[in-house]
Amino acid sequence: METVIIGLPSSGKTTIFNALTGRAAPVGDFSAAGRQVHLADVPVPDARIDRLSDLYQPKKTTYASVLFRDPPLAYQENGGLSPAGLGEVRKADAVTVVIRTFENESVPHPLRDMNPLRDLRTVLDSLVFADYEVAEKRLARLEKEAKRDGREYQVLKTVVERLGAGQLLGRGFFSTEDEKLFSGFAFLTAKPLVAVLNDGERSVDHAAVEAEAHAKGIAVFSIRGDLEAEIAQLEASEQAEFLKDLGASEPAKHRFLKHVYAHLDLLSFLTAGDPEVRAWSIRRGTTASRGAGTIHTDLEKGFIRAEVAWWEDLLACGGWPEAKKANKVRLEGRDYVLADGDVILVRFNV
Ligand SMILES: Nc1nc2c(ncn2[C@@H]2O[C@H](COP(=O)(O)OP(=O)(O)O)[C@@H](O)[C@H]2O)c(=O)[nH]1
Ligand SMILES: [Mg+2]
Repeated sequence: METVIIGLPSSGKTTIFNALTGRAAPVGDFSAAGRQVHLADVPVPDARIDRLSDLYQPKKTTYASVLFRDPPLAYQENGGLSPAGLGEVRKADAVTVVIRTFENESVPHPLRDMNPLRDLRTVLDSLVFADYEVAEKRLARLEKEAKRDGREYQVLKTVVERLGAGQLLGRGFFSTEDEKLFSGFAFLTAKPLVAVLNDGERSVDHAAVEAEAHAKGIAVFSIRGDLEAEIAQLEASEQAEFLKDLGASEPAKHRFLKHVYAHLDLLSFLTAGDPEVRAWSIRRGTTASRGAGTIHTDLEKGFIRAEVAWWEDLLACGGWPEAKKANKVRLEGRDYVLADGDVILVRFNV
């Protein structure tokens, strides 16, 4: 899973990157060094993996992870993201939009005053516009080639209509069938979005921006960006005290990951053996054969069936052969929908 961090200049994108990853990338830096892409892979804490690792004592333990990407973004005269910035968004599985809700006299706002709702709309509009251009161009082409009867043309018309009205496509816009047909377009506004409200010392009213985000199906996460970035730099043992002052029980990165998993319909299935105990992130609704494909494409191509055990059963039985003996291992076919906490063993041939 990869998420790109976008937002207006000086909204605190790099600050949020630091808060969510524990890195110390330079903030407020517009020199050459500040124009580098910041990248960090953050493991998703998972007690099931810890417990299974205790059992198997594997050579390797691998948590699911979320890759955070904080690219330098340039804006065009019309306020939209530059093509390079849009390219960064296109690559990502999910988009994190940082909205400035902090006041800081020494950091000028690119649109002069603080206005979270306007900022959210500005960023979303540039995504909508980019999608509109792509869809419109393709539609014109199909018309020129007199290809108006196909499914692609029909759906594209609704796409153009929706975007033309300033709406995001939103998650779930495409049916599973259409998703395949349109995957090549990589529409930006069909990706899951999370708005991060970057709060300062004085709290500002979130009502308007939250209402808009919720109406558009966007998850909202509020955070004291600068403080949490500092806390994330401390030793784990020192963090607790500061987090308590903020009314938080966990570091920002763990809170954020939980939030993202819940709102983006992500879950993890597991694999367990002596070489490796590992969690694999998938979308809710992913079938056994597609899930196998996230492990290796050969496993999807040559998929025969999956042996599936519930992680707690496997743990209680003390191993795979024991779980089988206790009838805790089921055989499932390619269309079985994987559940959070399933441990699977894929049978395949190539
Ligand atoms: N007071 C305050 N300043 C912040 C906060 N977050 C970011 N800043 C400041 O805003 C400036 C720009 O932050 P940066 O993360 O580099 O923004 P970016 O351009 O969006 O990556 C820096 O000087 C930060 O210290 C915050 O929550 N409170
Ligand atoms: Mg930055």
